[in-house]
Formats: sequence, C-alpha cells, structure tokens
Amino acid sequence: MKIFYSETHRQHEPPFEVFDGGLRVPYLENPDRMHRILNALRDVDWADMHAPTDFGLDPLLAVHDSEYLDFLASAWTEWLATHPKDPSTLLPATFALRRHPHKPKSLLGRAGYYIMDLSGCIVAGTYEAALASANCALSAAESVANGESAAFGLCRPPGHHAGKDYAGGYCFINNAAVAANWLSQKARSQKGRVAVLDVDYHCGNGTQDIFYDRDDVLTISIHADPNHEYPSYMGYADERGAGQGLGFHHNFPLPAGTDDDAYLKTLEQALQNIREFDPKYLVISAGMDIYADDPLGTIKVTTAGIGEIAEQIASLKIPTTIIMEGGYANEMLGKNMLEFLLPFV
Ligand code: SP5
Ligand code: ZN
Repeated sequence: MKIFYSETHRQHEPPFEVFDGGLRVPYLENPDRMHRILNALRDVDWADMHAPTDFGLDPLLAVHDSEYLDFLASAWTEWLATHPKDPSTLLPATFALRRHPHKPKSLLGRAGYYIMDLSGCIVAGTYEAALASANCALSAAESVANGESAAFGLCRPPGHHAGKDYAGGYCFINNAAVAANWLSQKARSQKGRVAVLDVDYHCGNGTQDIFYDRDDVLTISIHADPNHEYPSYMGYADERGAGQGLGFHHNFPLPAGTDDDAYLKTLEQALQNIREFDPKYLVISAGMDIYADDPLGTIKVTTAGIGEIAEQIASLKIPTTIIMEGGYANEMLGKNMLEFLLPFV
C-alpha cells in the first residue's frame, strides 16, 4: 500500500492546549503519534512509503476561503512582529460569534474569527506542517485516482474539524475534504461521485460544513454524541444537508460506552447509505480515538473491533483514500492503525 508521509509535521508542536478549563501539557496531538505509527509500519512488508507531491494552493483554495488561508500563512510572522520577546504560541482569547458579521483587522481579532476553540494553537511551523499534511492527503488521492485500490495519507496535523474558513480541534486544513473535492473533480467527467466516511471519535464538523450544500459528495460521520462531547454544536442526527445537498449528509451520534457490536451495527447503516449512493471513490477520515483506552474518548471499541470496522469498509470494494485524523492512546496507536490498514492491503 502506498503511504504518504512528511517529516514537516514536526514543525507543528504547540507548547500546550487549554482543555475544558485547564492547561494541558504536552499538547495531546503531538509528533510522537506519527513516530508510533511509523514504527509499526516498519515491521510489515507492505508499507510503501513516499514523500508527498506538492499540489500547490489551488486544491486547498477549492475548499477553503482564501482570506482564511492568508491568515494561516501570515499569522506567525505577524505574531512575532508584535510579540518578539516570548511569542510561545498564537492563541486568541476572544472568539467571534459568527452571527456578528465584522471581521476585525487586528491579528488577535482575526485569530478569534478564524479559530473555533483553544486547541488550534499556531506556532512557527504550523502553516508549513498543515500544507505538507494536505499534500499527503492529495498524494494518496492521486494514487487511488491512478488505479490503486487504496492508499494512506499519514497526515498530521489532522483536518476534519477545519471548516471552509476556520481552524479548531487540532485541525487547520481539512485534508479529507481537500482530497474528496479533488477526487470529485477527477470523477466529474464520468459523472462519478465521492463519499466521505468519518470514523474519528469526534464529529467531522469541518467536512460536514464544506460539503453541506453539495450532492456530489456524500458525507457521513459516526461519532460520540455532541450532547456530551466536542464539538458540541454540530453532529446531531437531524443535520441532513441543505439545498442541493439535502439528504447527502448523515450523522450517527453514539452514546458513551458504545462497544464493538453496537458500533458495527451503526456502521452497517452508514455502509448501506454509501452503497445506495454508489460512489466512484471513498475517502475515510480514520481517527483511532474510538479506541477504548483513548484519553479523549468514551467509546469502547477494541483493537480487534477496529480491524472489523476496516474489514466491513473494505468489503465495499470502492477505491479508498484513507486519511489519518485523531487517536491519542499513543502506545497503541501504531497497532490500531495497522489493524485498520490491513484489510485494504
Ligand atoms: C482530530 C481530533 O480528534 N480532534 C479532537 C479535538 C478535541 N478537543 C476537545 C477537547 C475537549 C474534550 N472534552 C472531553 C470531555 C468529555 N468527556
Ligand atoms: Zn477525534
């Protein structure tokens, strides 16, 4: 299996995050996560590692707002210019309620406008890392478009919480959405469509936002109920798409404690939606934070369960681009990711 990975992710290592009212050090979405997965991949003979190709900004601008990408590109330089002594990290303390339309000029004002929570810390290498991460996703999508049955974008930072014009939940550029949109353009001439299935523990709110009014990309997210879990304001079952896109989004919120069997039953409903849609390509937002011992999770899926989930998805036999999202039980992250990839090899 072709796997796309870039060391550039190391440049994004925020010093802390603010987590439900307390400071968390170190940042949970840390470079060690990739190290664990790479170590596990070293033990198998099917991991065909590649550096990503640079696709430039066009495929990113096709799903993200250009002023938002400009903000990400210049935020650190602007922050350094005003905080040269101890820049630490750029993190706003005042957040925009988007029902107020003003977009402020100041850097912290824009940061509050473009960042949805306190985990979207920007440091010196954040933009470079986010670009490299998106290029890993695009490179994986390209190899699937060129005939591979599956490919893996080993992306960091993750992407599924990033919307058209906002960062959040450790995410800056929506890697899965960028890949799905790129594939939908590839497939357009043959009237082919794309489905995105998000199995990260958290709702893929950014992906939902980006494709909400479109009928050419079906989006489905299975996640912890937003009534008790991040991102709180999206991910409910009655969010079904809008306009042209009505009926082309599905949320499957799950209760805390959901085990392998209950998860697989819900997955079967999602897979039935995908079969009916009959996409030419499938993109998976693969978050391993559904794992029972994840420090952020409340869902109790086992390592064997992760393998079974992947088995069921692979049985669709749709060309599949797998995109790395969350997963914070680092000591099991390599093993869990191997279990997930194996059915696609
Ligand atoms: C990519 C990804 O997995 N991002 C996750 C970001 C989650 N950050 C939210 C942290 C707050 C969680 N509060 C948990 C309390 C409920 N048990
Ligand atoms: Zn997650």
